[in-house]
Amino acid sequence: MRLDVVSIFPEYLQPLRHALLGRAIERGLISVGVYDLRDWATGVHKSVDDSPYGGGPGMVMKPEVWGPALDEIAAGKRAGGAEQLDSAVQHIHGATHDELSGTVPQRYDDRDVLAGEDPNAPLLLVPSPAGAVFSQNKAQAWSNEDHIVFACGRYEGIDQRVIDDAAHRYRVREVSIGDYVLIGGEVAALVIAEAIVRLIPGVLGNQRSHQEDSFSDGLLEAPSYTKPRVWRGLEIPEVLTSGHHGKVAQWRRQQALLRTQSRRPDLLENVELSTADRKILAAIREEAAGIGEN
Ligand code: 6GU
Repeated sequence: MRLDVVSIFPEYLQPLRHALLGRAIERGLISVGVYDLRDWATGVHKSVDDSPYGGGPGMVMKPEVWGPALDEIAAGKRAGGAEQLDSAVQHIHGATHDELSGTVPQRYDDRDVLAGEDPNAPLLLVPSPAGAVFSQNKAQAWSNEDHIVFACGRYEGIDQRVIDDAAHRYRVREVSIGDYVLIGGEVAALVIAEAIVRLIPGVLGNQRSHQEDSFSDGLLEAPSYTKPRVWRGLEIPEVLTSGHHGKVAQWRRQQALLRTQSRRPDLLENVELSTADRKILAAIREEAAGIGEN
């Protein structure tokens, strides 16, 4: 996968070189280009923004700067100032449990191609609090792309015509990472890139570690424990040392349901629940109601 990121703060994208993403770069699973938008700015001031039509606070990023930048990057042309992040910063840990377990990578087949779109066009992701909310499902679909470009806007955003016009060369998605406001799209691009890249086969050695993720089955994950068995007087749940895989699985499912019910009850509406799951949930709700009465 090729990842290109355009920003007026290219140094913000340095975390792409570290840890998981850095390792994926070293292994040739992804290649990353970071571009300074100002390289496409013209005039003595090299300005990239201007005041909004219709008035209001803040500045809007200029179409004459973004247009040519996105055209060149869609065509695979390397702009002069692009910094290629293909030498990853060495990370501290050696081989991880993921690398050592050596399970078979698995592809997620559904791609994000809408009716009328060219499936071979690169995917343009425009981080924006006004976008559709990012999700694990989108991360899975986008992990099958060959070329993703992030257009990171600052200030009050990018002139909307840039996004409309880019649809001639890209499949365009405006995307938000949640209901809060950031200063710019850079950190959101890092979040989205990491969620996508870890799903590319070979990036995580252990396919179970993302098949069993929170959200992959629609529930939050059960808590995890490691040695020692007692720490600061706190004991781990006894079932985990029973060696009884069936009971462990049952306990984890129960914990997942418990957590989801208390932290994210909205998720339960879209989950396939077994009869056993429904019994567990009914017991949880009964107990909660009981406590409420006292
Ligand atoms: Cl993607 N961008 C910005 N600027 N703010 C956000 C966001 C994105 N997602 C949530 N807030």
